[in-house]
Order: sequence, then C-alpha cells, then structure tokens
Amino acid sequence: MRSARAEIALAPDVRRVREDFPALRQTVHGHPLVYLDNAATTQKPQAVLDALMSFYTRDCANVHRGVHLLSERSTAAYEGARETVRRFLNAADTREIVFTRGATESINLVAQTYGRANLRAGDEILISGLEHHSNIVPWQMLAAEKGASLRVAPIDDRGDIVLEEYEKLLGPRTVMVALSHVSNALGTINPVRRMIEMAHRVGAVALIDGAQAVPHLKVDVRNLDCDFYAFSGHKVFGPTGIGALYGKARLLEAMPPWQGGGDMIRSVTFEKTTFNDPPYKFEAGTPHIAGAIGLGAAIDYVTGIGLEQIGVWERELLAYGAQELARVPGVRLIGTAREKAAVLSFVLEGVHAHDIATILDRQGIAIRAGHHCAQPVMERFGVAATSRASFAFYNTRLEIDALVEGLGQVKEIFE
Ligand code: 7TS
Repeated sequence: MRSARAEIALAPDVRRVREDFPALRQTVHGHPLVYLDNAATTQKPQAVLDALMSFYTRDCANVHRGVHLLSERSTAAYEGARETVRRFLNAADTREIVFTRGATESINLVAQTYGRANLRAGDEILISGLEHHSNIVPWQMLAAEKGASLRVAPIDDRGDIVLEEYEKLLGPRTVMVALSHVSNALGTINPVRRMIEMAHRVGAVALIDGAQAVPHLKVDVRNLDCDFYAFSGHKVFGPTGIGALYGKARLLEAMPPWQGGGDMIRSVTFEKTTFNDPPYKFEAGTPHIAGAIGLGAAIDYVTGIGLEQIGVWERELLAYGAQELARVPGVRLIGTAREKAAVLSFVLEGVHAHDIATILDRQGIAIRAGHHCAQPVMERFGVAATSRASFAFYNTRLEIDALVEGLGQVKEIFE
C-alpha cells in the first residue's frame, strides 16, 4: 500500500490541466462555472478541438474510397483512431473495434445482431438493477420479439449488486448477460471480472456497458474476458455522436450485419450481397470520421495524464465531497457502495432535486437532477429523483466547497 501522501503526489496538476479546457474558463450567471455534470457529458480539451479543426480544414474527405491524397489522409487518421481505441481497451486486434454513435448504439447493435441470431423463446437475458435505460430497453425489446425473458439481479441498500442473487439467476437458459461496469446514478463499480466469469460458467455471453467506466478506470477487455464492451466518446472528453463497441473477433465474424449500406459489403448484385469483414461489416455508410479522430485525440489526452493518476485525484474528490455533503443537515447520500467512482447522488430533505439544480445553476454550478435514465434505481431507493454531482479529473476541492455553500443557500430559501 502506498501512503496517503505518496498517493496524492501522483495526482495530476489540476490547475495546469484545467487550462487545457476552454469551456471551464467561462462564467455562468456571473459566477465562474463549476461543472459537476461529467457523468452526463464531459468538457473537451483543446487537443480534441484542434483535431476536429485540423480534420475539417485540411483532411476532409471520405474514407476507404478515394485514391486522392485527402482521402488517404482521412482514412489513415480514421483507422489510426481505431488503433488508439484498441490500445485504450487492450483489445487484441483492430478488427474487434467497431465505431458507433455511442454506448446506446453499441448495445443496440449487439441486441439486434448477436441477440436476434442467438436467442430463442424461453431463453433469458440477465441484467442488474443498476442499469441505465440504454442497457435495459434494447434487451426488453429483444426479449419481447423472441419470447425470451429479462431477469434482473437485485441491488442492496448501499447500491451494490447482490452477487449471490446474481449467481442464482444464472442458469442453462441464460444466453446473454449485460452489466454496467460503473453505475451512472450511484457510481457503484461492479466486480465485472468475477461476474463475467460466472456468466461464462453457464455458457452465457457477457456485454459490459462501460460508458461510466472508461473516463475513470483503466479498462482491459482481455483481462476482463468480456465478450462485448460498449462506451461513448463524449463521456471520455471526446466529441458527441461517436463511441465504440469492442467485440471478440470470433463473435463479430459470426454475427449477421445490422444496417445495410456502403462500406459494409464486399460485393452487391440484385440477387446476392456478400458482406465485408468486421469491423466494416458493422459500419454501414459514411462514418463519423471527424468524431473518431476527435475520440482518438481525447484518448491520447487522457492516457497522457494517466488513468491511475486520474483515479487518485477522483478518489480524493469523492471522499472530500462525501465528507462535506454529510455536514449539510438534511442531505442523504444515495449510493454508498464499497467501490465507487466519481458520483455523488443525494437528496435534500424537503426540497425537490430540480429546485436544487435550478438554484445552483444561478450560482454557476452545473449538476444534474432527475432519474438519470435509471428509473429502476430510483424506485429501489424510494425516491423520484436525486441531485447528482459527478466529477472529472479537472474538478477541485474548491468546487465542492462551492457546491456545499450553494446547498446552504438552497436550504435558506426553503426554510
Ligand atoms: N450507459 C450508462 C451507464 C450511461 O451512464 C449512459 C449515459 C449510457 C449508457 C448512454 O450513453 P449515450 O452516450 O449513448 O447516451 N448516461 C447519462 C447520464 O448519466 N446522464 O446523461 C447521460
């Protein structure tokens, strides 16, 4: 174990890092912006903005088609970004990295290809009570279409999945397991490696929704041994509208395509079409070339700081935030899992979450209020909504102080 002091010495130089983010320099309603809504989306470093600008001012051309120089440059940058994502996830091969619109599309892709091809009536899909709607609804739709059923592993009062119950729900009918790596509503870090191993023991295939994990944790898909891993670029300091799906090569090869169109084919006649190899088989049409390049730049930026270093600082912020929020009378934290990442969800007695967020906004503090697209989690804790402060490595203790002070003002208004 490192000493606490040695740990914190590893943390990134936050003041310097903040200078890389132009959006953080603005004022909101006359106050310096305090951006604590990173689980919804993150701000973008200059390196990402530069990559987008450079693509559109210099290299803009379609990929995989032209023989001209701009198309060659664009293709090289797009495929270079795929290699960056491969390295980021430690996948074995770039064939295993499919660019998508984001986590939602990645999950839908698996449901509509692997799921449709492999599920039969009576089969089961197992998820957890912690999931974001985008890791519930695609499976519900698939289950309805196939006559399969959706099973849900419960969570306990801290917001941890009850592993014994999860294990009991796995059985010979479980074809697919879909779990979040990190919960967006509570911040729980799930022991997905163990859970994947359990899923494999009954022959199920495991998809991990990593939307809230990749900005905070080092992910190694080979170590996890997951079959699929989904994430969104915009939550890891990249552009919106781009994300990725990792899939094991042998699974992607056997899966039918999803959307039909250009680039996903090898040859087309009116009688018969043969499909391209993965990942292109799943990338019909002109992709979000600039987005992929921007995502590559974001990943380079994040890995340049280092996920271990980011983890050190975010754990510090989380501990400080939990301690300071606990000092505010009437505040109750929702989600106190043993392993947590960067999220503080809370309710304040007698005040609706939307009122809290609106009053804080007047002070320049951005948090999210609502059900966070995880209504079953809210129901489990008996609340309609929570206020959620979610951190990134560019947040500071002073910003947490501003949040706590802001909550003091909210209380004054409502008392
Ligand atoms: N999975 C998890 C765990 C998420 O937190 C989100 C988005 C998604 C999937 C969907 O990602 P998308 O990029 O495809 O939309 N979560 C949130 C949130 O917590 N607040 O706004 C969006």
